Parts: sequence; structure tokens; C-alpha cells
Amino acid sequence: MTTYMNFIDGVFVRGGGESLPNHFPTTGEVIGEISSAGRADVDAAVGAARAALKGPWGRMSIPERVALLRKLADGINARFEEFLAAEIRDTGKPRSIASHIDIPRGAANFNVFADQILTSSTETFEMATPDGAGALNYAVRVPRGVIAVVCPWNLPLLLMTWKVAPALACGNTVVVKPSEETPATATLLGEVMNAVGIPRGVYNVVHGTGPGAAGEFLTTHPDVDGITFTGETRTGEAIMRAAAGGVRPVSLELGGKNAGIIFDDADLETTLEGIGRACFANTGQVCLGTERLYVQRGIFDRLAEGLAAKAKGYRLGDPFDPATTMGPLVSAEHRAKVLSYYDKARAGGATILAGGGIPHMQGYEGGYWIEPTVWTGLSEDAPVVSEEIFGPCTHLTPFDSEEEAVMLANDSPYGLATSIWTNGLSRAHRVARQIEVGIAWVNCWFLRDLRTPFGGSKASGIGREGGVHSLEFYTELRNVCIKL
Ligand code: NAD
Ligand code: 6OD
Repeated sequence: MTTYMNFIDGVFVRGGGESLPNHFPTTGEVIGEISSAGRADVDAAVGAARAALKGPWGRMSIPERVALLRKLADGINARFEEFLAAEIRDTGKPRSIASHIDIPRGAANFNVFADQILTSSTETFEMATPDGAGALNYAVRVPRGVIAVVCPWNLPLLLMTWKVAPALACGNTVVVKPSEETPATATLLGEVMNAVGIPRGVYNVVHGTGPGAAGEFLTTHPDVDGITFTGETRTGEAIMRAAAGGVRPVSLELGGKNAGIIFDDADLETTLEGIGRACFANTGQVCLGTERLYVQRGIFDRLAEGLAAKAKGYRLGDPFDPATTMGPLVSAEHRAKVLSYYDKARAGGATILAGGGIPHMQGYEGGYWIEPTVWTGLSEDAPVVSEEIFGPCTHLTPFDSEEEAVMLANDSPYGLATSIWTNGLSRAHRVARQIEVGIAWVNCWFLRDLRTPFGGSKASGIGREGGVHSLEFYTELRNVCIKL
């Protein structure tokens, strides 16, 4: 049994909050204990982060910080197998995914934002003055201060470092609240912070749940200067309310009900490969995943049949076996939620082309397994078609015209991502501009250049992170006006 401690001021400490069980989703077994932070622990973490701003960290030059960020990336890579095992034990996700996506991106995030801060520039303006001497304006980036980083469980290390890396690159200090489902990699990163010489108090971790616990204590803390959050839209609303006290900036990366649009001129094989990943990767627990598919009528049957075959082709099982391609859902609670939608689909008269229930998993009966599922036949207002499920499932609806496809895709309170599949160049540009989302992929999905703006429209979030956009959030721009 591993005990996950809080990491405060460079030291691992037990928290004064309740102790939570940590489950292995593959079997449902309790494999660890999480020591939650109480209010006093969160106070201590925020206090340590505040003090660190005034210590050696606050006096470091950008190149010195960059050198440390690169050491962090190297430090993760040096302990790759440990990070991998920790992520697998928390999530049940297969090695084939975590070794290609989660852990490499955890390290890459530090290198990318090291590059970004080194190459960033700011504006200068020369101006005329009545006495003819003139003045020069230039902007400098200053760190915001103490940043609260509140994270979900679906891509734990990737999504946490996606925020911690730019926050540190900009000279801030952080207090991280990982999901109570996935405490491991944030805790392990504390060891790497100490090993590479990040000054104490720069990176802190407090464990526990949200309301009435570490998440709320942290986001309502008056000495936090900015809050960055990834998670459900409803939680985002609570965090925004918390941020209103003291008028703190927030960056919110929230839920989605992403539409994929497949035109009849798309290359079927490429599309099935890409859309299969978009629907089922990480057991559908990807905010960018596709749970609504609109398919042009002429290819509807072929596409539906091909996607159902993809769903049936996943190999569920031991996540440490390199041949396994799909893991379970993250928790019993989350599986109950996803299954409630499987029940609604059946009750609503959906045609089930693949899956629809719980698979029999010999030897793993206690795990949170679910079948990848493909439905057709429901109306657009059915809960399965309109609400975020966050499971390995999708619903297919036929369309006839481009206008209809755009209208159907936009008919959602969410606006995170879309993928458009077509060989029509003009159509691709035209449709991408019309879909109300933060990210439009054409003939691909989850293809990431980390310099690009990332975020959601409508109920899918506020703000953009990535590249220079992250620097915008994690720094204050101060204008200096010099009379010459
Ligand atoms: P969640 O909102 O339940 O929890 C996220 C984090 O917030 C957890 O650490 C939780 O403990 C904390 N939290 C909960 N209530 C809180 C409160 N009142 N105050 C402070 N903290 C609180 O989300 P989840 O279930 O962990 O993750 C799945 C959701 O995240 C899905 O909706 C998914 O779409 C979304 N997501 C979005 C993105 C994106 O980039 N847009 C990325 C990943 C996941
Ligand atoms: O790739 C990223 O930077 C990112 N934030 C991905 C989010 C995935 C959501 O589940």
C-alpha cells in the first residue's frame, strides 16, 4: 500500500484532512491511501508558495529558470518507468497509451515552455511629447504570483504539467490540487523537483476532494493570485465564483460534447482510423473526444459498420501488457454514470451497433470495465446525444448538406473541439470557420503543436493556453513609460 502525502515547502507531510482510498481501476482493489490536506495544510502550502516568490526562485534570471525546467523534463524521463507505473496504477490506462502520450507529454511540457519563455518578446512604442523629447514605452512580463492548479483524472501528469510548466517558466510558484482519483504522478513529481534543485515552496501539492475540502480551501484562499482549472463545466462555475472573491484571473478548460463531421468525399480508411481514436482512445475519457458523429448519408452505412468493427477490435485487459489497447473507466462512480447513459440509449430505442454493456473480464471482475459502444437512431435532444458522457461511446446521425452538418454540430451548449473529415479543401476551410469551437481538426484528431491556442468556446471554457497564450495567463504585462 502506497501512502500519497502532501508536498509542502519541499517536504512530504501527512495532511490533517480525511484519509481516502486509492483504487486500481483494473481490479477495483484498494492499493493506496491518500492523506488529504486540511485547511491548515492548504494555508501552509500557499504560505510556502508566497515565501518562495521572495527567495532564490524570485531572484532567478530567465535562463536560470529555463535550465531548471529542462532538468525537470530530464528528471521525468530518467524515471520514465516509475511515472508510467504510477499513472497506470491510478487510471488503469494501458501502457500502450501512457508510454506514448501521458508520460512523454509530461516531460515535453517543460521543454516546450522553456523554449517559449526564452523566445518571447513584448511590445515597445515610441511616442511624441509636446516638448519634442519623446518617450519610450515597453512592456515587461512579471509573474502573477501564487497560482492554484486544479486538475482532473483523465490525463493526470499531462494536464498538470501543461499548467505547472508555463507557470514556473514565467516565475510563479504553484499549489497543485490533483484529482482525488489520481494522486500519484503529482506526488512523484515532488521528488523530481527536489532532485533537480527547484527551491522549496515553488511546487506544492495538496490532496483531497473539491467541495468543503482541499479544492475549495485552495481556490477560495485569499493569498492565491490566479487559478487555472481543468475539469467539468459545473465545477468550473464553482471555481469562477471562488475566483470572484479578490478578483483573481481564471483559466478554465472544461467539458465538451464534441462533434465529428464526415463528408462523403473523405478517405474512408484514414477517417475510420482517426475517428476510431477520437471516439474510444483512453476509454473515451478525453475532453476532446467525439461523442456525436454526423455522417453524410451516402457513406453512413459503410462508416457505421467500419466504426462498429473498430469498437469491437479493442483488446481490453492487463494495462501492463503492451498488447492491451483499452483500459477500464477510472472509478466505480464514473462507470455508474456512463452506464446510466447506456441504459438511457437502450430505453430511448437506440440501435446498438457495438457494445452497450459491461464486458466479462475473467480475473478482473472487480474492475470498472465497460464496452466501447456505437449507437444510431436517437434524436438530437436525447441525453446520450446532447450531454457529455465521457466514456468510450458515440452516436451517429446522418446528414445531407454541409449547412445541415454545421447546424447540427453547433447545436450544443459546449464548444471545445471538432474534427472534420473531407478531401474538399475549400469545404474544410469553410466548415472549420463556422463550427463554434476552440479547436477544429481537419482529417486528424488530437494532433498537437503546443505553441497553438488551446481552449474552449461557450460552456467549454474561458481563455486559451499554449505557447504565448499561456504566457499571457501566467504573467501580468506591466507597461514602463520613459520620458526621454
Ligand atoms: P471535476 O470537475 O469533477 O474535477 C476536477 C478537479 O476539480 C478535481 O481535482 C476535483 O477534486 C476538483 N474540484 C471538484 N469540485 C471542486 C470545487 N468545488 N472547488 C475546487 N475544486 C473542485 O472533473 P473530472 O471528473 O476530474 O474530469 C472530467 C471532466 O474534465 C470532463 O468534464 C472533461 O471534459 C473535463 N476535461 C476538460 C479538459 C479541457 O481541456 N477542456 C481536459 C480534461 C478534462
Ligand atoms: O494536449 C493538451 O495540451 C491538452 N490540454 C489536452 C487535453 C485533453 C483533454 O482530455
